[in-house]
Amino acid sequence: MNQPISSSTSLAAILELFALPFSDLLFRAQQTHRQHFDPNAIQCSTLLSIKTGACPEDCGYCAQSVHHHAELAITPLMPLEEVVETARAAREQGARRFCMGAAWRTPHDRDLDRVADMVRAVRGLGMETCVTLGMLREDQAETLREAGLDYYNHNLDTSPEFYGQVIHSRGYQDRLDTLDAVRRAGIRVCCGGILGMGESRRDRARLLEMLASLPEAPESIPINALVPIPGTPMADAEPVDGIEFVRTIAVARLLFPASHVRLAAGRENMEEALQALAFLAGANSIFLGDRLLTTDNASLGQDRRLFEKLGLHPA
Ligand code: SAM
Ligand code: DTB
Ligand code: SF4
Repeated sequence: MNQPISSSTSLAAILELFALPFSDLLFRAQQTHRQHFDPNAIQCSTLLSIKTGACPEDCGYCAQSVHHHAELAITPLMPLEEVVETARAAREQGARRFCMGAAWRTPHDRDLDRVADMVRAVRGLGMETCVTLGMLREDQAETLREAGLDYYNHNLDTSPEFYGQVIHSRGYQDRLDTLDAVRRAGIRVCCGGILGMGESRRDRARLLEMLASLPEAPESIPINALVPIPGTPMADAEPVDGIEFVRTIAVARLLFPASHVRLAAGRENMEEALQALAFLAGANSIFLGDRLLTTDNASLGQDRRLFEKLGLHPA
């Protein structure tokens, strides 16, 4: 099992990786990690919800769907100045990338121009930019690229087989089409998924297989642990087992040796030791800052202490 893993890795081979003894899997992932990255450097992005709630989609995990009953302050698209101020504060706190999320099925052109202005302004602060705005056509992606957008986040979320139990309002192929449009416009891709929605290991492996079968590997791969939100259909989902979560990170590291693998949402509910294992397994990116989109993140103070304990530094 020491041959390199290519992007055409089959489901069977991915499942074999998942089934390795934990220490062997982590050792291999750590070896791969060290061949491509400084193992103690963690890429830090900060999230901001620039338009919150009232989303017509029905993603079962999400607080922002109009179909669910989460407690949420619905807000229209934020003014440019407020976005820039928040980005500046994030930069002071150590974030290199600023990610702006909007609860849209797809952006209206008028709104897209406003987001393009935000991208220009945040880039003007010397930060990398990422946005996640729902489905995108290629001409819309080009508008964002011309504004200087570095990354577009659009997740496959789960396997094609489990997807229908999570989302009904937009198909798997719609997501692949958006990823294609973003790629063709020359924007880097941030694409991953969520664990802990009731999916099986096979679904987790299939998600990674789908990511590996994209024409180019995503540069950034967020692995979220479901943040269970009261009022959503997944409020009471059984949390994913911690060791299984770390295994998924390790397999992602092996399949995508040169990508940033993000230990994304869900850190607030994770022990430090579990996060440390995830870093050992090859996670080298986090969301930094007290808030994700609509929920709390691990606090800045907690993260400072964790970085110090583990000898990590932001990159
Ligand atoms: N509306 C846009 C879209 O879905 O394309 C962008 C925002 S959406 C909130 C971005 C991603 O956040 C989702 O695809 C999902 O993977 C993740 N996410 C949303 N709610 C989550 C939750 N409760 N727990 C973990 N991840 C979540
Ligand atoms: C991603 O994969 N995770 C982020 C980001 N991309 C946009 C979102 C996490 C959201 C967590 C739940 C919330 O705060 O609403
Ligand atoms: Fe809307 Fe995005 Fe939430 Fe789905 S994940 S309901 S598209 S905001």
